[in-house]
Amino acid sequence: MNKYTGVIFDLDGVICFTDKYHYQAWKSVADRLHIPFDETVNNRLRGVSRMDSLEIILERYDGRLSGQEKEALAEEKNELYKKLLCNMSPADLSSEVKDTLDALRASGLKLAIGSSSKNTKFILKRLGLGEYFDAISDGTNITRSKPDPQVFLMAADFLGMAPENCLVVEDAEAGIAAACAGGFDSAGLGEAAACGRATYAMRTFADLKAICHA
Ligand code: B16
Ligand code: MG
Repeated sequence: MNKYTGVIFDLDGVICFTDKYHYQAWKSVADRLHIPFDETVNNRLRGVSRMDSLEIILERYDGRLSGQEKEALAEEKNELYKKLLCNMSPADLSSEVKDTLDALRASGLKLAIGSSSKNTKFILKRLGLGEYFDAISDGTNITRSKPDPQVFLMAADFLGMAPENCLVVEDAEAGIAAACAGGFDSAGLGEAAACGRATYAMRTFADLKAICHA
């Protein structure tokens, strides 16, 4: 029997891995402005919105920038990032993730995406999952980013389900905090498994089958 009626997946770090592309694109912008930027700073950007990511990078910038200049830098990064995303293909979707999604769906669960990214639909298409999910809530329909629960509450709403009937799957601590704030159970991978706040700490994506079919 299923423990939930719906599962809401974060995208970057759960379904696919775009860290290296975010890194390359932000690095190019940071280098041009002579801002020190490394993997440690990049790790702080996980699950954080584009403009909030820029503010974190600018913590090490000496000069001052207007709102318009910041918008232009975020746009510059996104153009580079989108070019890099064109390297992605269905081969970037692991068979473990695809097989697990298929098994969850076959058991009657509805599946949704809850991502901060405004590039969600583009990434899903690159992975061959353009039409796969029952609902998509992403950076284009929210005004507040994680740890605010808005993106997950809207995903549950799009599925027509209450938060207590949905499981959120996340790789970022901010995402687990968002799930808790929204009244969702959560399953954490990586940093999100280690943070101690997730309902379930996952070792690997396929653990979801046991978590959902209690
Ligand atoms: P974009 P998620 C997040 O996606 C990424 O983890 C984060 O690094 C990125 O800054 C954010 O999306 C916004 O992405 O610039 O494409 O709108 O983990 O919530 O799926
Ligand atoms: Mg993520």
